[in-house]
Amino acid sequence: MNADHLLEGLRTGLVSFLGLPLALEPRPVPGVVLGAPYDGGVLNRAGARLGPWALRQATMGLGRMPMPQRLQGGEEHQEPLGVAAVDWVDGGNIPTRPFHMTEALDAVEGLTSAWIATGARTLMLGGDHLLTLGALRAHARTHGPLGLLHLDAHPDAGRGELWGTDHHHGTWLRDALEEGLVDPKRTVQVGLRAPRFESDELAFLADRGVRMWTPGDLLDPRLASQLLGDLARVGQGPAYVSVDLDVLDPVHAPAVAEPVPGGLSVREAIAILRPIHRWERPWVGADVMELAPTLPGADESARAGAHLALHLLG
Ligand SMILES: [Mn+2]
Repeated sequence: MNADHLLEGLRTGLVSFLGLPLALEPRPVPGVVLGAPYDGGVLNRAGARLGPWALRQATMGLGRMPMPQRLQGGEEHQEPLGVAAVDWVDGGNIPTRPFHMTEALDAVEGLTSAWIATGARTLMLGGDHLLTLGALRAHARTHGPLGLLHLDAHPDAGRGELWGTDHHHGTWLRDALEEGLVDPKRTVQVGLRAPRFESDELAFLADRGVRMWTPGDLLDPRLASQLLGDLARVGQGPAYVSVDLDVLDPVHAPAVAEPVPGGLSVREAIAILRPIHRWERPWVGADVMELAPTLPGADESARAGAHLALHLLG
């Protein structure tokens, strides 16, 4: 951790993500954090366009070495201590404009691609979940079909036609599967529990071999090794991790576009994320989406999102 960055933050009054140095032009770095200030894909409660500011703010003064989940109980419980985002930069926000859905997708894909070309991994701060499609397009073009760990209350494999549109924040996974951006056999969804609009959404996913876990499934000790197997398989190749903050129970993260009761605690979500650090190669891209800081509970929701992002990184 570079103390200069902390002091620079104090001096400038500007808050970058985790105090990382700002770098608006792509350059060779291990990774970049990119804000995506767009929420034109949201069906109901808008506000995620302001998510990047709130997530950056929530990292002010945060250390970059996550605490291991356990310090007691023997060596098998002790994880290696990592430092998050070493030599990463904050690349600022992706230049999306508020009223252009396809342009926003193209902007995400374009700038993400430019950073990938320098060898960088990417962490996107949403913004609504539609934008994940742009990032997946960029990563799949370089890395081929991606494994996907998807934390969400919703399956996001809906059809836009119901709402008179091609895309919205609940369609991106259907698009990604149909475009061949993700490998369905290495795609795992965790936290699904929202009532659905379309009866065939789960069948669409199951038919392709996507593994789906509800919060109830996570509580079943008989399924624990199956879950670990699923999480490990995502990382048997280039992989992307997408976190919809609504995977958390609204008690922990109320300021999201589509809150759904009965969700994960922050601690449960962290437990799902920790195994990604045992993958043979680190994920190539990740995101934390759907924080809408215009809604009540913005502060604690942003803080929860920032901590999940930290556990993604280190
Ligand atoms: Mn969702």
